[in-house]
This record gives sequence, structure tokens and C-alpha cells, in this order.
Amino acid sequence: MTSKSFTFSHAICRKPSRSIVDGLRAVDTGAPDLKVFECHHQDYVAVLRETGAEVTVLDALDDFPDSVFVEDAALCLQEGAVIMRPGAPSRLGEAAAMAPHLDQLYGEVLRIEGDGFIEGGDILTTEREFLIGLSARTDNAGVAEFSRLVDRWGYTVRVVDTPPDVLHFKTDCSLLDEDTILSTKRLDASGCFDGYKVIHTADGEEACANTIRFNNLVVMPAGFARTRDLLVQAGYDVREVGNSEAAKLDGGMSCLSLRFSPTA
Ligand code: CIR
Repeated sequence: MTSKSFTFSHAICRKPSRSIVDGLRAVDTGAPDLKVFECHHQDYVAVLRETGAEVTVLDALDDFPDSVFVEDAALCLQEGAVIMRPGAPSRLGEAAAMAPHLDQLYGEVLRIEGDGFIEGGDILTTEREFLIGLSARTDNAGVAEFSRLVDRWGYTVRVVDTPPDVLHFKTDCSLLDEDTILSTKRLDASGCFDGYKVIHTADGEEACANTIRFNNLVVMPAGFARTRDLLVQAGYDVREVGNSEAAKLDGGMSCLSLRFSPTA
């Protein structure tokens, strides 16, 4: 079976910019080191390419400190792409900057154009539905417009809550395969994954919940050995990538790429 929720021929990443030191963060644990961030980013791109995917790395955008986190600006599906409307004012322009790249790849690129907000980090795409977390960045109006747009492609949207003080829904969860989610216990406790098999992050390792399943690999932040071992024991082929600098800005593995297989 070919799974459209984690089988990808392409990815788009964007180099971290010099302005990354001004990136948004919930708690200030120090400025990210650009050189270290660049090394981690190159490792990340190499792991995606290891699966055979074509990975485009866009130039850095100095005007947008958080623009390395491309996932929040768009959502890419087989049928077409949707340009998001980020809820952080400093990130609104990232969506417009991403649009021309997707216009080149897709026959159909839709845009969130109303007053609502929605960021890709709040959308978990599974084999059967979109699970969208309401958060400080994604509101009901944004979800309603997104739902109307993707209805034409036959997708189902389920709206759930993001735990308080968690940036994005996917900060606390990831798709591992068609039926399996990696989640923190605090998010799973909401019942939002009823009907899925759930693997919990190890206690104290909640910060590694944001992984990605990318083709045959699960790509996770380095430094979370107990959760890594759980995933390996469950049969996943795991790659670890340094994430210390992105983590200072509340970023993980999913936010660093748009992953897709365009058919249009
Ligand atoms: C922000 O606060 O928007 C960035 N510093 C981090 C975005 C992370 N995005 C994601 O997890 N999808």
C-alpha cells in the first residue's frame, strides 16, 4: 500500500537567515547560533534526500526571522497546495513569499484570504483526516476557511484543542504510520487520538514529540534516547538530527519542511 500521508517525492526547506536570532520564542533560553543551526539544517536536508526525495532548499529570507520554519506558511497535498495565513504578525509575509514556489509545482494553489488565521504546525495530516488544533496561531475562522477549501478534494477536518502553553498542535504529536501517532501523554489525554494507536514520548522527553515520518524514515530530534529506543523497538527506522538551535525557537522536525508528492 502506498500511503499518501507519509510517502513523499519532494520537500521544500529554507535556509536559516542571519535574523534567526530575532525569531519568536515562548521562553528566552538564549539566541540560536546561526552556524550550528546551519549544520543541523544541512543534516536534516541530507536525511530527507537519503530517502530518494527531491529536496529544494530556498534562499534565506532576512526579513522574516522565523522563515526557516516553512511548514507554517503552506500545506501541500497531492491534489494542490494551500497557502496559510499565519497567526503571528511577524510571519504573515512568509506565506506570500512561499506562494510563487508552489505555483511552479502545482496546477492548483489555494489561499486563506479571510480574516482567520491558520498555521501548518497545527495541522496533522493522517490517512483518514486532518486533525487541526486550535491554538494561539490558529482560530476557528481560519479552520473554517481551510475546511471549505479542502472539501473539494474530499478531505475531512476534525477540530481539536492544543494544550495550553503549547505553541502548535504538532508540537506535541506526529504521524508515524497510517494508524499510529507519537504523542505526549498530556495531548493524548484529551482523547483526540481515539481510534489511532498511540506511542507516548518517554516521561521528560515531551520535547521530541514533533518528529516526521518521511518515506521509510522517522526523523526525530537528537538527544531523546528513551523515546528513540521505543520507536526502534516498535520497528521504525529512526534518524536523529540535531535540533538544539531550532528548539530555542520552539521548532522541531516538522516545521523545517513542506513535504509532498504533487500529482497536478
Ligand atoms: C514560531 O514561534 O512561529 C517559531 N519560532 C517556531 C515555529 C515552529 N513551527 C512548527 O512547529 N510548525
